[in-house]
Amino acid sequence: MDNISIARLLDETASLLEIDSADPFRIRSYRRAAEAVEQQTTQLATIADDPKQLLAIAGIGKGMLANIQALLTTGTMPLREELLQKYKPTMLDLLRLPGMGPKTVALVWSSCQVCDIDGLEAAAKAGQLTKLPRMGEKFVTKLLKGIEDHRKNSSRFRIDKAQQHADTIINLIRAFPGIDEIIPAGSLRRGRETVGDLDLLATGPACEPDVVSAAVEHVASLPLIDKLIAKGQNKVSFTLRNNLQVDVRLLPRASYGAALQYFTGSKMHNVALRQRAIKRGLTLSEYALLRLEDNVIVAAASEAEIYNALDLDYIPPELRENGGELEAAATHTLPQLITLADIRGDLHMHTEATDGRDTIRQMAEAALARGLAYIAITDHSKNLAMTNGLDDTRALAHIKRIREIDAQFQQELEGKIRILPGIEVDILGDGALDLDGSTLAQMDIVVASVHSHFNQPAEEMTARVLRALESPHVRILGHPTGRKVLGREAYAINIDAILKSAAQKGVAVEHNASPARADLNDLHLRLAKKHNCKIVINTDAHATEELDQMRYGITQLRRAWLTPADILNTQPTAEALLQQLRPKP
Ligand code: DGT
Ligand code: CA
Ligand code: CA
Ligand code: ZN
Repeated sequence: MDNISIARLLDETASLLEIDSADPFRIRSYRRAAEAVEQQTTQLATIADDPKQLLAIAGIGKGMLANIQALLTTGTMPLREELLQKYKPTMLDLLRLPGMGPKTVALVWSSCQVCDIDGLEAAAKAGQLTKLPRMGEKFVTKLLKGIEDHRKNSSRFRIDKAQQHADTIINLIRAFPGIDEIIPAGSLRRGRETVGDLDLLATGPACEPDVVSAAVEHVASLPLIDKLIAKGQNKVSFTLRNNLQVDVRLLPRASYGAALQYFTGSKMHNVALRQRAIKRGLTLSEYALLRLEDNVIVAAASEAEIYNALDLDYIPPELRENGGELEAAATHTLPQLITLADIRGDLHMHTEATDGRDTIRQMAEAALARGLAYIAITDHSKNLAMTNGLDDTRALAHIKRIREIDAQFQQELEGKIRILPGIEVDILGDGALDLDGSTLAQMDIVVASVHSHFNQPAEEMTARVLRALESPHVRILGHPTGRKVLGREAYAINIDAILKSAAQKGVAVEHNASPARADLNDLHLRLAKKHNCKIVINTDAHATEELDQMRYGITQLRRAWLTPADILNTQPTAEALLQQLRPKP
């Protein structure tokens, strides 16, 4: 973490304290520390092991030292986390708007219950803000303009959309003779749920310095370019019509590995890696790993050579977030990460009986074509009326149909794929399940999910889900936090308590692989493993082609350091899978 980031987090903490009406003296100490850190010419990360040097900085006392050390090692600090529990993290977005200081944010929260940008915009347009002190028409006009600008600048793209754009551009660029390799680096290669911009790196004979200008011209004249931002010696930057920015770099083969390593990031991983290089008398850049004393190249052509020259095992991109991967690579203890090929079944999908598009048979055939050995059909229950959810009678008729088709498949296809009868049953507002126990008892797979009353306070929501886990019929907890990527925030819930209870009861927690959900997220998945939870990965497909979204979920599992042994639906057969799930009552 660089000084600017540390300063920003300290300053944000000061703002959260201010929203919290904390002691002004305390707030000031965080602001002062932020200023002091920002003005340092030495990167604090490089002197993290030396408290004396840190304490020598005016404005940094013992307490602040602990905060900075926490930031440097964990990327956050306890007080910040504590405040983010109390206030919505979205309030920090409000602070970035013109005229919105901490006092104003506190005021709109207490008077209009507004905590995010959408809410603020709605309140402004409804004329609610002009009734508050110090907020005239002029203020509101400026605010609405600020919101519009903020939306433009802060726009990130979901990984699946970014991947589709990357694929299209890569195919166009690869058509140029002499480009043999082009791949996305940056956050897309690391598999983050959202991507800020695309960083594409190409190499091949056409990318060598003496001839690269022709390839640059080819890239700069791609038909899908909306605005050309920059055209350099070996780099082209442009935006697409949806405002997604793309940086394409054309690199000589000899330094392709170093460039790939550098532009894959993350920044924090790279900082840590460079520190490791320096300790060994080496220096790492986007061009090469060099010996400091005589500038002799130690490694540059491949990433593996660079990591190995630093006495590290090769680190998969998904782990490059400075979350302990360097230590693991140094001690040969990196996990054997799960791959798409390890997945043998999919236990959550919908059909035309509720809000899916395709039939039971079509879903099963599509799953078979993707090499799966078993699936569960889990349509919605009646509480989700807008999906035509199943009541007890329809649910029982539906699983009868599923069993018939399964039997036909066993005959026609000699058991190549099993279709398990299941249901995605709603967890009602009070934690009761939406269908009778006697109905659920007929199902092999009961996924229980929250689809309503998202605004309950954390205690109520937590108690609600814990109650659902008490039902002996529940075998999987579906999309456990309810968030939508770039859409809806997770509902307030004590996920730690939920995971502990699920582990204790043997209920599997789901990673919902739909890129719109990615729920549980990577951090929660790591926590789930720590708590010894059973974990399943499901697509929640509503049409046959959505079965392909499994790949995005696998990326998130890899970011969570998970191996095939951590995931139940790597079991080879339906029987083996069912044995791993919570036993039926
Ligand atoms: P994004 O685009 O916001 O989703 O995230 P990234 O990780 O793709 O970030 P981006 O596009 O700004 O830069 C791509 C990679 O290049 C980044 O992960 C690490 C490297 N990089 C870029 N700028 C810097 C820098 O100023 N310092 C260091 N150490 N690395 C950088
Ligand atoms: Ca990027
Ligand atoms: Ca970039
Ligand atoms: Zn659902």
